[in-house]
Amino acid sequence: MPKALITGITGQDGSYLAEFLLAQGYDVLGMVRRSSTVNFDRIRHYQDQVTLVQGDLLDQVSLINILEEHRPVEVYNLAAQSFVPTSWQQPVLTGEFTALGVTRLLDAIRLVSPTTRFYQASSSEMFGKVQEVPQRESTPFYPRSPYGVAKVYGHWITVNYRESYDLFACSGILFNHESSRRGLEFVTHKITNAVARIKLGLEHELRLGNLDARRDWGYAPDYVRAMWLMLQQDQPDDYVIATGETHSVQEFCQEAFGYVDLDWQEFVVQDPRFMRPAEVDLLVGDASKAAKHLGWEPSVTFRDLVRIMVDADLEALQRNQHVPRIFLG
Ligand code: NAP
Ligand code: G4F
Repeated sequence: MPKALITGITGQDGSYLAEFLLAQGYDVLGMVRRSSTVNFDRIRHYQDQVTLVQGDLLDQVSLINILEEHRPVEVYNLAAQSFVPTSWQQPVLTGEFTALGVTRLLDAIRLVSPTTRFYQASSSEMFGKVQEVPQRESTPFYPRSPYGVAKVYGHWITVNYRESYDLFACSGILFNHESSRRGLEFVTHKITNAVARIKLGLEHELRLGNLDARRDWGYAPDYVRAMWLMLQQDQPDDYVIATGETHSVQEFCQEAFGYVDLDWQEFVVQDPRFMRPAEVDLLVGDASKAAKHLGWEPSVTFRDLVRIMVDADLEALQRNQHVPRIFLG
């Protein structure tokens, strides 16, 4: 069985990637950091099929020890401080996790197992104030948040280790991808969760920031398949993964409220608390390189994505499943 290590296995993407790799016959290792309460909600249903190992991107010795002990053939670096607003409140910590953490892991691979293939979770946030529409692999970066700046560093250090040490290191420039496992502070899940609560009479308003921002939103399980495909190629490279469609936050609201026969304008309130110091106004990706070389295409439309998320939130609330309240976004 090939062995793969996932950092960030407890997150949205890590949880889907682990499921995908298990189905492909991998022995899956998941790196988790110690916390005072366990946060394995997303992986609980297959926790006994994966090996969880303790480590942290802040602690290089923990990374070296994991690689020495387990010798994975593939490493997927999905761990990061991934919420953009938090990166203005904790810019240095974001840099430590999201930027320098990549170097710690790459350097551990270089020292311990240089034939291990490496995937870096880069982001469309790197395009920021976009220099070209649509954005492709060659589009210059212009990040607009400490998170975006940290991801640019992570991207270039991955390219640099590939070119300096001949590591099989790939960077996937993924546009926003969502699911019912998305953190509740991100705008899509914040909206669908509120739609479900309002429909069930548990809440009566939804407070949001910038309704005009446009994103290229895809479905997370499609995107983890692309990560794996990148590491199966003959040569390491970088790929944009996106749907090629862009929609505003307002359109997302319209679609989600409309699906349950509600008018979004009666419930959505704009709140300056959720505006950002600098915004990424428009993201739309060109994934034609991934289509050509990886045979990758998205399988879920914008409309279906919204419906999948609203349905999941309605079902969770109707089952009286505890849905935690958020305070961040
Ligand atoms: P997520 O749900 O926020 O998950 C982040 C994961 O990173 C969690 O498992 C978290 O562990 C872990 N983590 C954070 N800091 C760590 C540290 N110091 N050491 C070890 N683990 C740490 O993020 P996601 O949406 O799955 O995204 C996965 C990756 O793709 C991230 O790097 C993100 O920046 C990037 N990305 C995401 C998107 C998207 O639209 N989702 C698009 C482009 C790029 P805890 O559970 O302990 O907090
Ligand atoms: O859902 P968001 O917080 O995602 P954002 O900032 O695009 O970042 C996500 O996607 C990136 C890929 O491009 C990842 F790298 C990153 O890790 C993360 O997964 O916000 C989307 C848009 C923004 O323009 C924001 O200003 O929604 C707007 N928005 C409007 N009201 C809001 C809100 N965002 C949040 N989180 N909460 C609001 O109330």
